[in-house]
Amino acid sequence: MHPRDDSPSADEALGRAAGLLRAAERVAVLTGAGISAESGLPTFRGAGGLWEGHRVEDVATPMAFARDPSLVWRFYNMRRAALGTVQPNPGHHALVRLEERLGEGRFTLITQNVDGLHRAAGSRRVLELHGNLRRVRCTRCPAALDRGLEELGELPRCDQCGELLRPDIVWFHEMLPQDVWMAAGRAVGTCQCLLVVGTSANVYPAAGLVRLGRDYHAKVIEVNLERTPASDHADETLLGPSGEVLPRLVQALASGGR
Ligand code: BV8
Repeated sequence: MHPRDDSPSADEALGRAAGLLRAAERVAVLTGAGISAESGLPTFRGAGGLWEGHRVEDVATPMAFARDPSLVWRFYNMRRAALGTVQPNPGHHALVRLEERLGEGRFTLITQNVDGLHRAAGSRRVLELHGNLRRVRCTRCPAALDRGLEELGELPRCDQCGELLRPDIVWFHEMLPQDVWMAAGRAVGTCQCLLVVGTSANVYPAAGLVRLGRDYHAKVIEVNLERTPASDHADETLLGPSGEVLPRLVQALASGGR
């Protein structure tokens, strides 16, 4: 486990970050796999992460699905099954409290994660850039539906037209859902504070939201175990596990009034 940074300078940075949140009329949050790590879900690039288990080219691309749909469904069914064993962690719950404190219209949570843990924790304004493991869609007709965590089998077929179903996930080389992407851009372009949590800031266009926030003069706070390319754009970088840092950050915001 990564130790929390309890140095006086870390506490000062946390206090400054709480001040940036307090001064913001609107807040946007961008999360990545790191916020779900303390729930027990492996990250993509961490030691033992998902990508290490499977080569990207083998599972998360439309070419892979065309080449070997059974393998891709085995990979996603494994991840769907894992969702049945995990719960939101204190980091997810801290973001729910932050949304409740700011109120409707002043908070947008943008996630790269497909695990659904933000909504499970109670977050309401959630933009899922890369889809959701619980949803599937047909490869031929418009059918798309939430199948929860039910067993789907190795090559699930559409009840409407009989064609192969696919996970409702944005794969590499695929466009993000236009409406979701536009809403994310609007939220980041109009916020005064952007909180970036648990992402290696490697994957585009999602990672580009950090620079966009900067360009629109938002203050940027990063929460991560280590520095990332997003750190170059951050006003404050809080190093430590998000499940510990986020509750302290929201507590500092609350104890500072307003
Ligand atoms: C597009 C769904 C354009 C899948 C995902 C070469 C070839 C192909 C494409 C590209 C290429 N070069 C660039 C591209 C574009 C590509 C891309 O960005 N590739 C990267 C790898 C370079 N992007 C795309 O393909 C996108 N589409 O560009 O389309 C286009 C244009 C025209 C026409 C058609 C298309 C689509 C990208 C979406 C891919 N799908 N997810 C699935 O989940 O199975 S992305 C995948 O990576 C996940 O969603 C994940 O969220 C995301 C990013 O990873 P992170 O979330 O950041 O996770 P990671 O493990 O990397 O980092 C975890 C971080 O947490 C670390 O920093 C760690 O320190 C920290 N951490 C760990 N524990 C904690 C913690 N922090 C705090 N507390 C802790 N406890």
